Amino acid sequence: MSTLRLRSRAGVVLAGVIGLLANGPAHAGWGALNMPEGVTPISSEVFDLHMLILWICVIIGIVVFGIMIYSIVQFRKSKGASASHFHESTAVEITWTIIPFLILVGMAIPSTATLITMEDTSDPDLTVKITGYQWKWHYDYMDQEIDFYSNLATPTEEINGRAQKDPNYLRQVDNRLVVPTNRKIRFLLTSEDVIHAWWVPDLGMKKDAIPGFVNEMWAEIEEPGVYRGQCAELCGRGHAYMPVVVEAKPPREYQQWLESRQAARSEGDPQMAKKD
Ligand SMILES: [Cu+2]
Repeated sequence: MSTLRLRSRAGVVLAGVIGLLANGPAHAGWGALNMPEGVTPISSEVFDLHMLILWICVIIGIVVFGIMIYSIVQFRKSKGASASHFHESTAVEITWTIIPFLILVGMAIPSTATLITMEDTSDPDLTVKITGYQWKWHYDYMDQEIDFYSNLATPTEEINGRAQKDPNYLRQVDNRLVVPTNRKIRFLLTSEDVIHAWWVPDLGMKKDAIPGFVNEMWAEIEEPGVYRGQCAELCGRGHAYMPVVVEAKPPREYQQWLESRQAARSEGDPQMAKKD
């Protein structure tokens, strides 16, 4: 292939990359390529951490590839460069040990602070025990005397391809986990059969639900809204059919919901019946 043709091909590829950088993927925007920023203090912290580490990696990439490309071009054989023949340079060894060490320590300090905050489930305003089952979730509001199962609500026709799929296909449930906004919610996670994992990306945390074991996590949701997730640990045939839907309501609306649920329970709604 001639040099000219190679050059024109490289030109087409370059134009494509520049076009993508200028316009972004159609209708999506760059935000869609990044991780979600979420709606809790923890998720914002995790997002900021992710961006910090990303930019550190970008700078390292530019410096390393910059030096490499400069050296390849500047000291090429055709320009008459001759290689130096040294080895075992103590100064070089110390430099390339110390610099990465400092970079890693610099990354570890904010990461550790975030991890410590994540693990601090003390002083919650409410506690919800979440139990994983093949293939549904059970929510127990521990101090409120209510509990219920949350099952997939996507119609079978959509799953079998006999009906148009909803935008929230496989991410709809019959009973949502309703929680108040701006309150510290502690989640206790366990399972009655195999290992599941309760995951809502907007809450910034994911933990395994393990039989015979209780894991803890927490969230304080700042924005009212509906947040969707799913089981994130392959748990058998119905793994794709146990979504998580969290609905955050302002505290007053949450209180109304709670009272209506408690009333339904005392009227003997089997869905609301407290297990013994
Ligand atoms: Cu599961």
